[in-house]
Amino acid sequence: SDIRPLVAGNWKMNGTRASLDQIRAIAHGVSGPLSKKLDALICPPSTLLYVATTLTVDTKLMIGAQDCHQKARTGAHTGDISAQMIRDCFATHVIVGHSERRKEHKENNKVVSTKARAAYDQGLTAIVCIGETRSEHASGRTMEVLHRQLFESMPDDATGDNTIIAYEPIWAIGTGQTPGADQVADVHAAMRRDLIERFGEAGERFRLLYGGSVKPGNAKELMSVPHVNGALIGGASLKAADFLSIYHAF
Ligand code: G2H
Repeated sequence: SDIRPLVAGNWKMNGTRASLDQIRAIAHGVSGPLSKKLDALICPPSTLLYVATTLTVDTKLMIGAQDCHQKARTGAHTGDISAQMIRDCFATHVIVGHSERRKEHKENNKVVSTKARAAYDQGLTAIVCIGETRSEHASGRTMEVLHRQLFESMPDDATGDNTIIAYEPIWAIGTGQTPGADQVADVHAAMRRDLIERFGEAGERFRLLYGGSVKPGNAKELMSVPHVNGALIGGASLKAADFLSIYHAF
């Protein structure tokens, strides 16, 4: 496909100033010749956002946030950060609707869609996450669950420029278990069909990432699946060597 793949790291609630060495090493590692064919992004915790973008100026590594508030700018929302604040840190992307946010912070599809709109308002690219639970998977409801999540979590003005979709089966997150390449192929093909049905030809342009226990050892197989346009990597993105080994699997 002619979509430029993206290798993205989600650091979750990991990372202190000591971890900035990893950001430096990743930035160095992704600034070689492959960077013409492949994009790289790290989403550190918000405490490190500004220093991370400062460290990566003039490198090919992009920096993103892990969540934003539904309101794009300011307000009485203790503990939250807005898309405007993220942009002010020079970050370019924000993850919305990660399953950990959906579960621990009770975020539903509507909230996720509003967060994506807040991201667009500030010129950020939203990485919208969807994924089925273990019991939904076991009872054969994966496709219907994803169909609904995809539809309801994406604003009508989503485009391939302002939105990236990440498919993360919840049962594969941090567990070391991954779906087979054939299952990932089925899901990604179905997501592509859904996007084309809703957005027409523009639906071809959305990047579809796979996430959930992507490791150096399984990256090559997962990333060669049709309609998989990159990876969202948790645990294995914390160490530069692992992240770069996945990056080089493309
Ligand atoms: C899924 C993924 C990153 P991990 O949450 O978003 O994490 O690769 O650790 O399963």
